[in-house]
Amino acid sequence: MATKKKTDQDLQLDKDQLKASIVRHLRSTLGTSEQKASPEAWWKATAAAVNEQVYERLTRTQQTHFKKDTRAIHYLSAEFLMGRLTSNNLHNLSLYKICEEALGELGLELTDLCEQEPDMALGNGGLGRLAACFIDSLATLNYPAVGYGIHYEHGLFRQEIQDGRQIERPDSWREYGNPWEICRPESVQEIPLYGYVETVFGDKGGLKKVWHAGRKIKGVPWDIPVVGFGGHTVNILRLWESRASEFFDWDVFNAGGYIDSQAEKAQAETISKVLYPNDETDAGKELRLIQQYFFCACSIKDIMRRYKRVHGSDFRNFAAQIAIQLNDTHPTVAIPELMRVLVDEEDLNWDAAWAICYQVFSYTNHTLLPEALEKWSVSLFEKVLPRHLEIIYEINARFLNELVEPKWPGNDAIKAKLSIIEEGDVRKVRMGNLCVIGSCKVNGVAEIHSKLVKEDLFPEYAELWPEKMCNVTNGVTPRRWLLACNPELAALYSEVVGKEWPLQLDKLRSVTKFADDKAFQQQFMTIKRHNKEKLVKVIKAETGIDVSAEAIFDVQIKRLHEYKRQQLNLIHIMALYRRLLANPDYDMHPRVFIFGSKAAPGYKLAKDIIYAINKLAERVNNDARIQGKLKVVFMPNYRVSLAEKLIPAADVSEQISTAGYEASGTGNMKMALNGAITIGTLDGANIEIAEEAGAENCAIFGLNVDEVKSLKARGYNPYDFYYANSELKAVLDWFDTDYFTPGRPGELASIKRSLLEGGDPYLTLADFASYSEAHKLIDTWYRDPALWAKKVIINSATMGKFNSDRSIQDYVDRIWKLKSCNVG
Ligand code: Z2T
Repeated sequence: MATKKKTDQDLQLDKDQLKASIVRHLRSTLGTSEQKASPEAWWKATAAAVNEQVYERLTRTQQTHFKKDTRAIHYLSAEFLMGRLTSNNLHNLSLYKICEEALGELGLELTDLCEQEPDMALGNGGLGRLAACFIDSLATLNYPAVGYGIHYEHGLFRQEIQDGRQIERPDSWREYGNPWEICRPESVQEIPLYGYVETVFGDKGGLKKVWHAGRKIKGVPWDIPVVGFGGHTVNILRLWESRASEFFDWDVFNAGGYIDSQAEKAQAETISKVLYPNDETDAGKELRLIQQYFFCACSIKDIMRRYKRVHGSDFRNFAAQIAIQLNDTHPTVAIPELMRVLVDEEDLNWDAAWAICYQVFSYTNHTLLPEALEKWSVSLFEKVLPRHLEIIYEINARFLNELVEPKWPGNDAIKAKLSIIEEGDVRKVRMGNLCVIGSCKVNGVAEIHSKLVKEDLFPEYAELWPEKMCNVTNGVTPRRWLLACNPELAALYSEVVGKEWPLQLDKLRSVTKFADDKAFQQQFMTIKRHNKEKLVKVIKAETGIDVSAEAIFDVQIKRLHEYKRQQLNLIHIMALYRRLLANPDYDMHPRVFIFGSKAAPGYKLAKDIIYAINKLAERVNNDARIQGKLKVVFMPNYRVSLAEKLIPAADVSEQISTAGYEASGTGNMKMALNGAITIGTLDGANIEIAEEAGAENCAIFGLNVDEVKSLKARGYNPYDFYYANSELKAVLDWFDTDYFTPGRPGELASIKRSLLEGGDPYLTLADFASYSEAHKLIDTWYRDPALWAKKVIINSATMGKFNSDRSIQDYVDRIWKLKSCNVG
């Protein structure tokens, strides 16, 4: 029977159809009625109605990709920080407005319903959010792509503040069900762990390795549809959940012993139970290695299954069809896993298998911090993944003999440095080295960062393979980070440059010609004012603090880390407070300093800094002497959905990392795009932001990368700055008193200690004076409204480069070599 294929037009709903669908789902999917439905039920009914649209397009996308046998990118990431999906999916399906109207007729507010959705916080920070922006852009640009990750039961902890201190509470994002995920029992995988390796004679002669697993774990896939803007392509994000498997080899694992089957089940389920909350440190924990192997092995099996469905066991097309991106070193074990599958299970010889592997994988580095570079002890590897350790040894031996020895004959120092194995008391597997050796491309995430990856982190590898190292500057999706979070500015832009800007953010550049236009300035600043007024209410509701939208909103939102230097912001606020106390007429425009930040639970000093910010806030906010000129707000539980409220209201964007330490940053892009001025160092993508916006429209301060290096080489002594700057000295000495912690002197002393005795590794004191000057400049600019408006308009209008669609196109051109695929 020939049925005419449905087009996008045929699929598009009108308001009445959507309204009817929502009500139908309220009754038949949620089992309730209009009279007694809770806001949560209305939200889920709305999601169910939207899903009818999503699924139709998902099926069509999958059929098209199968029929055309397209090459696809497989984005492996331990983190996807998706946030909420309702408004995003509505926007991308062009349903937002009609949904607003449909719900309006039912007496409901769409924005209120969206607040019902828990954030999907399956990531720590920038790295995980980048993965989320990238899968949005991949679908939007119609590239065949699958995201692979872990279906954590608990995402990043929920942060509560009690008496100024961070308390971690479990996050249970799917406790009451999540309407966006689909379980796929038909694609369950089983993966081995532990056990031993046996050498046997193969059928075709020669020796073969057989891994006898000690246990097997079931991987259950949950699919989240990823709707591209315009609604043509719907890709999937496939997240693996661990379960106990029926299989259990009693002889191997525990000969003669008794194992409680419930404990067995609990152990298996532990694997995907919780996201590790360390953003840039590696703890080397067994469970973490197992998490990584678990999702990589499930993903490789899934990729294999789909390849073999079309090509059988002929692997000649494998590298042409499959590209795999490793989001940092977390999924590195996918490299030896693919080798194991090809050699041990598919009987390819080593060279053929390696030729495939080498073409398939690419690796993105996200940090130069040594404490983030993952290393696993050889003994742990041997216990958990004995066969992979053998494969890693083989990769390493061939690399050292065939490439390093000919290039640097007899140079044992270079061999020791480039080896995948670190020798010493405890021998270790270096995942970064394995990644570089096993990938055809290695990229950093901003120009300066990629240069440092090449010159400082992996210089010898860059000499061996000059073509391997490249840059792809990060980007953010303008659909979430402008269209959805800042509807008024989005509408203004649509009016002025046309409706295409969400797909071509460069179009905003034409707005720079209105940067001096009085009427346009007024429209722009009125929108900023509205966004600030909305935030004033959120701040009041969340913290009880009263702030005025008249003030400059100065925002630092990011994970707490010494290199990001929240402590620099903190001591500068203390200096301002001191100036105000010394001189109540001290000339400054009122300022609200807003922080949002989670600290890794084990990072003591980071937690002390949160405490200090909160104690400073208490003191400053309740001090009548300063006449409300200074306010400090710490917003608890910073997360994607809170970022969506803070970013459109920011006047000043704090991007103040020590030069050379922030790989890129992405919050910097989001705030500039929404009309904030960056106060920042020449670090990460700040450099490229200043290039686009013009240095005169940013407040750049501090040592640059070369100056940081040479100061460190000369021998940096923070006491030089402490004794030379009386204000700085007075502020640091304040930490020893009980001024901010009445009756409990010394509670904040750890911060002073880290900046003096601790050697101030991130050069906070060295940059203090220059930072303080940059803030004075900001203050002068703000007091000239036309000047300020001009600068923020130019900032917003020149951020086109930082569209994640551009990043994805760079990945496609430089690394993945994909073709876009028209769906329907
Ligand atoms: C992370 O968010 C980042 C780097 C990491 O290194 C780990 C995490 Cl969780 C292992 C960040 C960078 O700090 C930031 O500069 C960058 O913009 C972001 O990744 C995305 O590339």
